[in-house]
Amino acid sequence: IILIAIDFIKIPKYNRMQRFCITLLCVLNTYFAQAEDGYKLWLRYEPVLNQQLSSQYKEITKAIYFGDGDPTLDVAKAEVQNGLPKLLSIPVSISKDINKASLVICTIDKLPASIKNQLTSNLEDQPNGSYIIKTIGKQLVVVAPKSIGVLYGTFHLLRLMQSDESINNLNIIESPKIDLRLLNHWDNLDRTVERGYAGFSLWNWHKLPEVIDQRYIDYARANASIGINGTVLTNVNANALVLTAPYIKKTKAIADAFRPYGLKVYLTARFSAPMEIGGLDTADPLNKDVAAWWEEKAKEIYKEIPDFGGFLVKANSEGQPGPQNFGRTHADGANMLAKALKPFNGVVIWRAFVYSEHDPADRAKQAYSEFVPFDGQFAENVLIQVKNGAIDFQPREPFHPMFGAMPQTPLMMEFQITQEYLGFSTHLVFLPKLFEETLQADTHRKGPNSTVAKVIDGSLHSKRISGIAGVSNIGTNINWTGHPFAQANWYGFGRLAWDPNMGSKEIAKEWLKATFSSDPDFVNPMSELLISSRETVVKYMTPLGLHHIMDANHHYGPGPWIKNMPRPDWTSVYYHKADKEGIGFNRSSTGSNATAQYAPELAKVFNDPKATPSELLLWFHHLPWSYKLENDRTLWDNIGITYQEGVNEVREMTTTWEQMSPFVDHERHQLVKSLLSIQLNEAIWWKNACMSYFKQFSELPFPAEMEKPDKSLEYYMSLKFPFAPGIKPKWD
Ligand code: BDP
Repeated sequence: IILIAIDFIKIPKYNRMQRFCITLLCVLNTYFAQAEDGYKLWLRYEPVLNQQLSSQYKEITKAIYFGDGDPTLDVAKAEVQNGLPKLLSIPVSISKDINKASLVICTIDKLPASIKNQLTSNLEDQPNGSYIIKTIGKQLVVVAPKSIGVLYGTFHLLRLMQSDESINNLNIIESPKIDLRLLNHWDNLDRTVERGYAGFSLWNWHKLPEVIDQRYIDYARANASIGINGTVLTNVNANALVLTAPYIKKTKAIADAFRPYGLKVYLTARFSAPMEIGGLDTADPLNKDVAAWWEEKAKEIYKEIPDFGGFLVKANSEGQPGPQNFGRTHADGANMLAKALKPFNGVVIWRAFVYSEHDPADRAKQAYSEFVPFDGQFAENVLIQVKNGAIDFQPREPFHPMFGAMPQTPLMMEFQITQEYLGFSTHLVFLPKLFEETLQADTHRKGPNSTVAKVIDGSLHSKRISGIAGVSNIGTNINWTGHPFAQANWYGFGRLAWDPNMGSKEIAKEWLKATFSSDPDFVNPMSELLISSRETVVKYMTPLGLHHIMDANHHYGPGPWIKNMPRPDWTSVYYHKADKEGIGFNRSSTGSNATAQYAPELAKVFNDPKATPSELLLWFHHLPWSYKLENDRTLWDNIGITYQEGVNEVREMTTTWEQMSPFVDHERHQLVKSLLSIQLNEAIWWKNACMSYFKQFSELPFPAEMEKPDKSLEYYMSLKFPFAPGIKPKWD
């Protein structure tokens, strides 16, 4: 309005038309300057509005001493030089004299004795990446034994300033609780991404090694800001070509770009590579030529990439070749590769996601049966990577029974950040809540409080190495993850990888503040919304322990009717087992006895439907439709009521988001609003399709609380989505 008024004020130099154009430009500029495409992630460094804090930050950063001499320290310095002027609207002032600086950012060896003596720890015995942020007299120091710790500490300090936290009197000592904190990209060499919903792969293999896309740098920087220290560039359904010389050169170029950010590269190794690219007629792990081929390959890789992380392997799973093709065991295969990588300190990450079409046993039991007998037989640089649950990244699963059951083997956690089974990048679902539930689950393997987090961080059984992986949701979309809120899942995974005991609420708040606004009127309702969003999706997709009832192959939308597939355990009917009698998978001692794979304390709970938590009821039990739950309503009614609650909760999310418009730029607000409207329609679709389908068996009326489906079951069953994103390559 002011600008339009200006238009009417006469400025002698310009005529009316010119004044109008200037005004229009100003208006457009103001509008677009505020628009945000999400590219900056949580590293936006918006001006600090709180005057008191702004003055405090200015005082503490008025003269900064930066240690230099290595590329990682240069990155830390660049981050401060990028962030501070934006936060405080003043240029960075550098001090060359460490004693006169108000803020010191360097490795510990650079500190004068006067400061060094006042540190309570020198972190020497702490893991790589540890750091201290401490107020010493009039100075604030961000220090670490290694430069990567300095970088992590610098990001921590900037995070405090982005979140309106005081930086007076700090005494922070941080060290990562898990050694390997990795993203797993399911990226193919043609740049498609299996189960990717955010565009194509970031890795432009065609233009590598020459072209280093700015995206690689921004990706590495974002990962460093949350402590992620490794990335597997390629799909677990691997292509052996990536191990050929041209691709090793390309991988080296990426590794060089990532190195200053403390991000190591790993590749997936196709077990049959010696045959496919090596000219051998076998890939038998006990064959001398095969072992020698891998040893040579390792040498070739490490010559180019001295800090190469190692291999991730999917073997004898869903059609991928493995040692069992040659009559050998998983241990034979993993140990052969481990021997090749050992001289270079590389690791083998061997996936436990195996289940066989020839094994009639409950799929949930197969990985445990296959791997637990090999405990103690894996080489010391082998980690076994286990999905959080025994089936497959479902909206809710009990924790995988392998956790805690292999005391002599480092077990790595595999979470799925990309939302294959949780609404792709269309649904707002805050996954750290799901991750937290798994990590805090008690395995009871060494008495009470033997949490999965303790298995993963190695503390429960004193493991020599520990790791955690998240299947990436990142692609070429301008906002990286498709849904602006899916960035929170990348962020949250990183924070939990650093400290698996962090609370998801705290993570939600941190992310919201840095990504949108630190105004409590935004952060409080939105952190509630994020925290409840996970349960909401469970309610409208797979309530009460139902699982894997998505449509086949692409896994988009409901498909409880799926029954004719190449393997029974790829159908939905295998999992829900709905019939006239009832619904659910009996995994108790009277059924598949999968419960016996848990510690006896838990098996007892899971064997008894009355003791089983209602959210896992149909995971472990097949129960009559008339079975009464605690609320004295039947199972059938409860299923319908829960589906409806899920729908209602998405409606509430939509209303809350509407109210957030004063705090959010127009562009992101609109995008999230549109996505929420899809989410609401799809929640209703899930409820209608599943309840219509199950009604054929229950033959009961829908509960009164439930809005009735507006279409027939035939209609829902007729829907086909041949071009749903993220589908696996043809060989499936
Ligand atoms: C399943 C995915 C499939 C993956 C597989 C795996 O549908 O695309 O290849 O997991 O983890 O959930 O290997």
